[in-house]
Amino acid sequence: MTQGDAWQGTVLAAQANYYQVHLDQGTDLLCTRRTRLKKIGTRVLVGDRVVVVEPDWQGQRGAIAEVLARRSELDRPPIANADQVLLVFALASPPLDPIQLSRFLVTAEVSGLRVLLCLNKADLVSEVDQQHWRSHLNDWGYSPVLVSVQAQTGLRELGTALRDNTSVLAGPSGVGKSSLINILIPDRELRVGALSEYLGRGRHTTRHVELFELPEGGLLADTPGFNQPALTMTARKLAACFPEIRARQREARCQFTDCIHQEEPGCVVRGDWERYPHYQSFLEEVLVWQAKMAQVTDPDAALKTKFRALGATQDEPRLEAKRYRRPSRRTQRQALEAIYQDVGELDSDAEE
Ligand SMILES: Nc1nc2c(ncn2[C@@H]2O[C@H](COP(=O)(O)OP(=O)(O)OP(=O)(O)O)[C@@H](O)[C@H]2O)c(=O)[nH]1
Ligand SMILES: [Mg+2]
Ligand SMILES: [Zn+2]
Repeated sequence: MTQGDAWQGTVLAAQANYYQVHLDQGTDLLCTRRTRLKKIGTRVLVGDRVVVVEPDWQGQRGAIAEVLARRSELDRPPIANADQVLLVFALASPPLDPIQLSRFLVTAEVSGLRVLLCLNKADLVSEVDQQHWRSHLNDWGYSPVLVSVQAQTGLRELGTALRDNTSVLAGPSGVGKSSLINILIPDRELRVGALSEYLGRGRHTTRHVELFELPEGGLLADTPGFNQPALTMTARKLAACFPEIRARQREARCQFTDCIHQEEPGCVVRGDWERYPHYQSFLEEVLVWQAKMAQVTDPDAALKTKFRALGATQDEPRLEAKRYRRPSRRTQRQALEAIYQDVGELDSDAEE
């Protein structure tokens, strides 16, 4: 191979400025990042499509010279080019709590990614109960895939929905996320920590995001389960996170463009649809958060103290799409927008 030849690939794992890149032609290389990328401040994220140069096939090494344009970018977990959120809930054990499911759905929707809902432990409930949930969720605007990891049902349908996509796993504790990963990625145990071991740091280092290739195609990222994710978004965004509201707004418009669908006259959203009470209760939460944000007057101080301002805890991972890069100067309005968008950016930048 002559110098200047370049290969494209996908970053599957990242740790300590080393990147495991799976080249399209099949080889995995351990790569560093070209100094030029460092200088221009280009981060390399798991999921990034990259150009690798000067591969050393014997030593399985290479260098990342370029990061291709991203289709999407999640902040928590830090993943580029994800297509969908695989939200896992259990039909029973723990019991399926509609408001908790709603909350997770909203958190998944706000990422801007497609939401694929998977209901596990179908073996624990009757056919009637399964039908009950299917039809409710259809009313909510979702077509859930019902599976049982234990009875190994529904897994083919799930595999099809995951194929050719990069999916990010989310869901509360105990629903079977780890069980699902183990069955979807059979040789995962062998692959887990390959990069850490290569770097000689053992397996017990800080948890990092890793993408796994699915046997039927597609990539799956595993993220830790999280409970009661915080609804840190504007009222307008909250409304956009309900498929039912989106559908109503496609058909008609509220009289006021800034309608938040409470008591306003001429509202086309308010009504006796099933999840309207969920929307109302989330809205209250969001309005409290917005009021806190409105108290923030100095944009620079706001950026520095945004964690405290939001009352967010750092150990509560959240799915979050980052749509803005941080410019050096912003108007106050832009700064507030940015806070809505990229809470958590500060600490993820710190690793560089
Ligand atoms: N009956 C039944 N039990 C299941 C099924 N899938 C998983 N379980 C059980 O549910 C429990 C929790 O599964 P995990 O895979 O650890 O759940 P998790 O989502 O990874 O939980 P956290 O790691 O706490 O977030 C385990 O005891 C599993 O054996 C299923 O399809 N049916
Ligand atoms: Mg688990
Ligand atoms: Zn309205």
